[in-house]
Amino acid sequence: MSPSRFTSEHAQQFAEAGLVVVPQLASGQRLRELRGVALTHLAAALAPVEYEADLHYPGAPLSLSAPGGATVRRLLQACARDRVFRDWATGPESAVALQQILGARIMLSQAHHNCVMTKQPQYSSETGWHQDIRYWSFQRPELVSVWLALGREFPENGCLSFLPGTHTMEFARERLDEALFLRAENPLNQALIATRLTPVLEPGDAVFFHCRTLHAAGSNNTTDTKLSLVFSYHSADNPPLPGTRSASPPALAV
Ligand SMILES: O=C(O)CCC(=O)C(=O)O
Repeated sequence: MSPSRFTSEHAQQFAEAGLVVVPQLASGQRLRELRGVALTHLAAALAPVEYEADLHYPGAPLSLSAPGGATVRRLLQACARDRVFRDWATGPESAVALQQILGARIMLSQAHHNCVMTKQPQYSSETGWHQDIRYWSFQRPELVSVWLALGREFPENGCLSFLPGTHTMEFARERLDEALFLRAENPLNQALIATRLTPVLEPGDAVFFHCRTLHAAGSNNTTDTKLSLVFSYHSADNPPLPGTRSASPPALAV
């Protein structure tokens, strides 16, 4: 892409909403390479992977030995598993955009996301409303994830929905459950969820979202696997807290 694909309007939209969709961030050639490797690794369930059953989200198989128990949810450690993923994650398409949001020195966290997110027909699960930062430990809650659609993403195949503006809001503890998902029965939460935005992504589109932006996703009710690539970034002056899960493996300079 030309470095100018992420415009000042995109940066402004990100600042206000905590998310922005950038059409066609990845070229067709790049997309074919990324998708080809992702499908090969998925077919072999090449380790390290996370299974749907590991998460116990609604709709997930109950255990690894239950029907559908071998359904992969994430191909983990994308940067280490193949050069094409690392080249994309550290390439100029994301970096030029992220510099406009986070500053000049961008680091890629290998500890969070850093995966091919797969959503497979039949045994995929639903993900409740959450902020990614809830389990991450950095000096400041200022990270940005770049989610690249490797195929079309839409409500029927479990695309992401977002609650715009929530990256700047504070949430009383009682609005969240034990696992820090928004409680669906809370009236304040219900009003907020009514503001949801569900962008349809075409292959090659990317959505940039803040680590405090509430988001959720449905299950895949189509017959085709949905594949996305997602990486998270922070500024070099906002390192992970030493000794936490966020600090290992080490971040990569972008
Ligand atoms: O695709 C999904 O189900 C949601 C993924 C997500 O929100 C996450 O991993 O933070």
